[in-house]
Amino acid sequence: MLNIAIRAARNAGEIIQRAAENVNHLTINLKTKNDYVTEVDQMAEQEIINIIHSSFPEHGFLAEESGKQPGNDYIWIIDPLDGTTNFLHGFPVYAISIALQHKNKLQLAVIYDPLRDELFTAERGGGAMLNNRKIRVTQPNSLKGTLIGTGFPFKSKKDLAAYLKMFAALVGDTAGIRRAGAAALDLAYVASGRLDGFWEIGLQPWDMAAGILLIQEAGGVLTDFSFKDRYLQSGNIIAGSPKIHQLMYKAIEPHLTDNLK
Ligand code: 2AM
Ligand code: CA
Repeated sequence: MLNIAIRAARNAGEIIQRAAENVNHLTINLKTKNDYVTEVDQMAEQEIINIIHSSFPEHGFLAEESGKQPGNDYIWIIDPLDGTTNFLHGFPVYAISIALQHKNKLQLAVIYDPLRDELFTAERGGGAMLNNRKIRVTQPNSLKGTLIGTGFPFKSKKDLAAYLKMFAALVGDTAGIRRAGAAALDLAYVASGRLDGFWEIGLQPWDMAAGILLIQEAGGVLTDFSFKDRYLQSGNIIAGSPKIHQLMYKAIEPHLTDNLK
C-alpha cells in the first residue's frame, strides 16, 4: 500500500511541476489564476485517486477537491496540493499529502515535496523516513533556541485575536517562528527535526493526516487544545517532542477562548 501511495504522490508531483512551469508565466487576473490552480489541484487529485482506486477498489476517500467517497474500513485522506497559495505565487513551498486510515487509525503517510524531490513516509509501528533515511523529532530541553512552525488562522477574526496572544507568548522564548504556508510540510519538518514544534488553529483533516502519523512515528507528540487527540475533528493542533509539546501547551493554554478548547 505504501508503494502505491508513493507512486500516486510522485505522479501528482509531476502534474504539479509541469503546471508550475506555466504558472510563473501567467499574467492573468487573480480569478483566472485561482481557477487554473483549482484545475491543477483537481488533476493531481484525480491522478492520485485513480492510482489508488485501481489497486484498492473497495477503499474510501476523503479528498480536498472531491470530498468523501464511501468505501470499506480503509479511507485515504488526500491533499493533492497543500500550499496552493504558495504555488500560485511561485513561492517554493508546497507538497502532496496522502494518508491511509483503517478504522479511524492512521496506518501510513506520504508527504512529497516535488520541488526538492523529498519524500517523507511513515507506517504505523515502522518509523518515519525522509528519502529512505530514518528521521526523528529533536529533543531540546527548553524553548530557548528552538525554531517553531505555525500557520495563521485565516477564517475567523475571533481566532486571530487568540492566536496573536499565543504568538506573543511564544515568540520571545524561541529562536524564531516560521509561517511557510503548507501545513503538511510543516508537520513533516517537525518529524524530521527541521522544526522543533508546530501549532495551528483550524486545519482540515487532509492538511494534517499524513503529518500526524509522521510525527508520531518520529517520536513526537500531538494534541488538540484540550490536551486530547481530537485534532482531526477540531483542526487545532500542537506538535513537538514530548518536552517541547508540553512547553508550547503551557504557553498557549492561557489564551484559549471557549470555542478553541
Ligand atoms: P491548502 O493550500 O491545501 O488549502 C496553512 O495555514 C494551511 O491552511 C495550508 O496547509 C493550506 O492548505 C490551508 N489553507 C486553506 N485556505 C487557506 C488560505 N486562504 N490561506 C492560507 N492557507 C490556507
Ligand atoms: Ca490543497
